[in-house]
Order: sequence, then C-alpha cells, then structure tokens
Amino acid sequence: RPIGFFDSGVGGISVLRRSVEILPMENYIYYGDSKNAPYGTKDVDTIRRLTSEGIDLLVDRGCKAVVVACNTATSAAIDYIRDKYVSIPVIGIEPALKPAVESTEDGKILVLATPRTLTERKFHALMESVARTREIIKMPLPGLVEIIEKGDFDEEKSFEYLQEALGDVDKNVRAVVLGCTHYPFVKQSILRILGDEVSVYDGSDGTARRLARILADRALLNPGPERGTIEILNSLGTPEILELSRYLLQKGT
Ligand code: DGN
Repeated sequence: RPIGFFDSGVGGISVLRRSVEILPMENYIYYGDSKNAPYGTKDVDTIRRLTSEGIDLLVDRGCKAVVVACNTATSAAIDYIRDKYVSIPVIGIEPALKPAVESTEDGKILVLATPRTLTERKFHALMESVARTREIIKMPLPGLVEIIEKGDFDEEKSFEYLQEALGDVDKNVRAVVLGCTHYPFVKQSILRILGDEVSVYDGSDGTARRLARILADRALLNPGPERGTIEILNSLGTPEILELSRYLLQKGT
C-alpha cells in the first residue's frame, strides 16, 4: 500500500523527495491542494476542513500512512486529523528549531514560516521546549508561497521578495530555519542574501526519518526489492502544476 503526502501546494515535494531517498522501495501518492493555496493566511477552521478533505482523498486511495507535509496544516490541524484517522499513522512536520539550536552554539536563530505557523500555539510550545535560552527572530513571509507556486524559485520575483524581507536582518543571525515546506526551493536566494556562513535547517529530513521509524515499528515497510512508484495529484489539475511538481521532485533544493 502507498504512503500519502499532503501539502497545500507543491512545497511538500521537498519532504517527499527526502522520503524517497530514505525509503526508495515505497510507493507514494502526493496530493497538493494548489487550488486553495496559500493556507498560511487562512483561519484555523478553514485549514482543518481543507486538510481533512485532502487526507480523505489519500485514505480513500488506500494509503497505509499519511504525511502532512505542510507546517501550516500541521500546526492548525494535526490533532484533528489524528483523532479522525486513528487506524493509520499520521506524521506531521514542524520547523526544525531543535536541530538549529543543537548544532549552533551562539548567535540568533531566524525562523521563516507562514503567518499562521508562527502564531499557532504549537510553535510557541516548541520554542518553550527547545529554545528558551536562545534569541529567536520570527519572520512571517506572506506572499512567498504564491510566488513559488508560480514556478519562480531563485529568480527575479522570489529574490526581490527575499531581499526586501531579509535585507536588514540582524547581523548576528547564525542559523535559519525554513519553517514552510515551500521555502527550501528558494534556499539559494536566502544564502545569497544572508551569506554562506549561516546554516540552514528544514524539517524534511526529520520528518522522513520519523516516517521510516514509525513504518518499521509497525512492520509496514515495503520489503522491495524493486523501487516503488510516485503518483502526483493536484487539485488544480492543470498540466503546468503537474509538470512543476515533477520538476521539483527532480530538482531538489
Ligand atoms: N507549505 C506550507 C507550509 O509548510 O506551511 C505553506 C503553504 C501555504 O499554503 N501557505
């Protein structure tokens, strides 16, 4: 049976890609809800409803586990989704604040995410538990997801947007956490603006590893030996968005 991946657009492909590297024998179905992107500026009830509809589609296709590969949907809806689907593992993603704190000794940590992720209780709880002694700068980037959904990665618009947002950031920033699954696709622009000395963290590796561990614990891993398949679906359903999704799966970050 396949593993389902959900995101409010093409961003979760950054997590899918890492999972395919770690678990190449698995079959995957990726469902991006680009029609309703962005989620990051929507209210919690709307995000829950849309996430739940997306997960329904994956469960109807027989998925043995689902990954909510969207920080926004995880922060607003993961408990709700877990209560609804008690019989399959539901794996979420959160900003990689812990690895950023553990791997850098000093300096400030810049967290980039959607407005919703940064205001939700889940993020504040995460900050309380792992980063009490470090200075965190939270920076919402409304509008960046829309630019990436249009296929502009390290080009004109996304670079200009990031330059404007990050140009005056504190010079003591040592680590940057990409707390939205779309942002790894503009990592080069972020490094160009902040300088190569900053370390960049995103949640894809941690999420893919957690997925692997949970499947192993429940004896749900696909034994192989053949490589699995990857099916990509999108609520927009246009050839362009499917092409963009496949391109991102190959391109990486
Ligand atoms: N990719 C989503 C996330 O990780 O938060 C954000 C997408 C959106 O709809 N704003």
